[in-house]
Amino acid sequence: MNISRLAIGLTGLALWIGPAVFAADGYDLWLRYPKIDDTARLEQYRGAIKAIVVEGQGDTYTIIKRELQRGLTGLLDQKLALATQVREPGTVIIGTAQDSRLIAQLKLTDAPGKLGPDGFIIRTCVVDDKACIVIAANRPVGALYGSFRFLQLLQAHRDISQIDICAGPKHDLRMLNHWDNLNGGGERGYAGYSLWKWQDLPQRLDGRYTDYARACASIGINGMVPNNVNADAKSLSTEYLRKLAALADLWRPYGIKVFLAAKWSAPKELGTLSTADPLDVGVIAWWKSKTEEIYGLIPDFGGFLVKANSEGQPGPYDYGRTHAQGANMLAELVRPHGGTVIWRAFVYGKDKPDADRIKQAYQEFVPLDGLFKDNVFVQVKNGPLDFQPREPINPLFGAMPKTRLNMELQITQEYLGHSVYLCYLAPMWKEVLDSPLYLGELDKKPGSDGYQSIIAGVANVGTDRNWCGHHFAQANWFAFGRLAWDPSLDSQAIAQEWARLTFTNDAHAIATISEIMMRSWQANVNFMTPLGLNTLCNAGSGDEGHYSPSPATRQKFHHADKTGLGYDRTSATGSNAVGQYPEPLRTQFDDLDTCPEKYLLWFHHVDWDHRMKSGRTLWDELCWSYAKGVQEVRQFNTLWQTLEGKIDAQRYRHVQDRLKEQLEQAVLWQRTCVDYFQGFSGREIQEFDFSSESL
Ligand code: BDP
Repeated sequence: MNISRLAIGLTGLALWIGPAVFAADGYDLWLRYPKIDDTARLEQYRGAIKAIVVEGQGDTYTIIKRELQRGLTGLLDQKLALATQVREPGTVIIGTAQDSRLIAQLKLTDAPGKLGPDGFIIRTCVVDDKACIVIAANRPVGALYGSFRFLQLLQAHRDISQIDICAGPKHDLRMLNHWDNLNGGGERGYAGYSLWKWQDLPQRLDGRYTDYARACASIGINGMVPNNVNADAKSLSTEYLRKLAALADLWRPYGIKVFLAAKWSAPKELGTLSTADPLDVGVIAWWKSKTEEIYGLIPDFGGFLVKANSEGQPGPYDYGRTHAQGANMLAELVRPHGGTVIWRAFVYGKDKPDADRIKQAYQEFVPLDGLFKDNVFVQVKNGPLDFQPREPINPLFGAMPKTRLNMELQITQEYLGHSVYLCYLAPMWKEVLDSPLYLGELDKKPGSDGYQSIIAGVANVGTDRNWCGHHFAQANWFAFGRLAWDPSLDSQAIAQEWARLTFTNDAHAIATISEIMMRSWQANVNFMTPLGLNTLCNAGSGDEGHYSPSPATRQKFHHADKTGLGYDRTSATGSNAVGQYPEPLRTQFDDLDTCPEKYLLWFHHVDWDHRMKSGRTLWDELCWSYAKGVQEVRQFNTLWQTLEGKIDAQRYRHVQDRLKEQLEQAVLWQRTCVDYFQGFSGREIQEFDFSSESL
């Protein structure tokens, strides 16, 4: 058959099936605007939204108009008038008091200080005797965020009859860190290649750059680092800065600021210097002129992100200088431009002060508290090791009261099944975001850069058509944005909202999708690294690195022996990593009886016959956890099958295939780990019957 005829036939079929179930490849993410399929809602919306008025001028307002027209035309399935004044009830007015006469005259008030520079109000108001909806903000970008939010309410079929939302972000800078290499590869990317086509820049701008910015702005992301923290000095060359400037120009109207990961040895590699000592006048002069060059090209450049003296990267320690001396040298240079230096605390490597690697960051950084300039942030991973499936909170949070610390989360699933496993990460992030240790960080004094708080997520996007490899990995990008804006949000509410925007408003489908999502992380923890275990995966940096089970090569992390399992980090007999936590956590973790079992083997070496809360021995509990993890993934497969026909076939099958693969992997993890640990425990492997458990 003629290919084009076939294509027309398929399109016809999709149209015939109707708007609720149509072919979708995931490219539109949560920005799909299908016609509202709930008739009552559709009528309500059509009555309440008749025209839009955007009085302000400029690129951001052009984007707002475009997005609202696109979204509303799709959702309401009717063309919407762009008006200049309020002629009829149902006018949506968008803008700021400075740019919009209509909004200025409303004199809207918000809870003091709630909006800030990025927040917005969405409110039903009476304007010229007509009921209207107003989307107001202090800056155009806030109006853009409000417009996206408004569309999301409609996508989720929310009641908008008396709408009154006033929302401002909790983190000032909500940024993505792309671990992308200049050659198009990625450090830990599982969704194809890097989105940035450096070879084409600055002349040719790929259409995806704009769609990337739309997606980011729709969830409030306002900063990005395009290059790997294991940086290539070339990113700082004039040639590459021009390329970066083209991206910055494109993204500015979306409110996205660019930063750069800077390689410490750049003055030697790009310049002609023989040293990168931060106190050397030549080195300072080199960075000064580089900084001025950057700000000449990108006036609102955010600043530098630096990974120094970790995993073989160069840094100030090579010259007998501290992290503070390194960070401060750069901070002084970006300060006149309002810039920030984000200095990573993920440090380990040679010259370790302690055999227990997880103690190193605390040991190196806490003595430097109070020494960093006020436009420096120290970027700290959520846990003290390295993005493991589960870690206790990093004890650096709360331990440096005179330094601004910002959390780094990993959105890309380096240790959680790459783009094969369905793993919704919000519940994991919430464990640390809700911790009082972290919450204290959000109340520190703003620095000269104006920021009080930053949060960073290691991005999971690439050239795959659906951006993230796995359709459900999109939920992690979405949830990161939502939690960066408001860390107090509930994971399940985010999951349900994402499911509505991304898949369907069908009640059964939303309940099923969010249920799988909410159980997924713990299921993965159970079949990979239960009870506080970690790093049981294979080593390596290639595509397959950190994916498969390899406990036999990971003795130094799990310390299994004939007597038991786990890393003794107690104060009495172990490495005393517990000593880095404040009370009451220190005592809680230190004591075998009070240590939460989810962290048990992280902090304790435990006898195989130790009695767990369930009444089982440690050995049996370990076997149970692996079996439970497998059982959960089996159930996800069954649950997913109930969605056939409720969501489009293309994404249905994609997820189904991956769930099958995840189940095979789960079984492999279970067999490999249980067999391996049995070699130490010498105990029998129990079988567990989960048949009485309901789905
Ligand atoms: C580890 C990754 C490594 C990164 C490093 C980092 O395996 O590729 O470079 O983190 O955060 O998780 O710098």
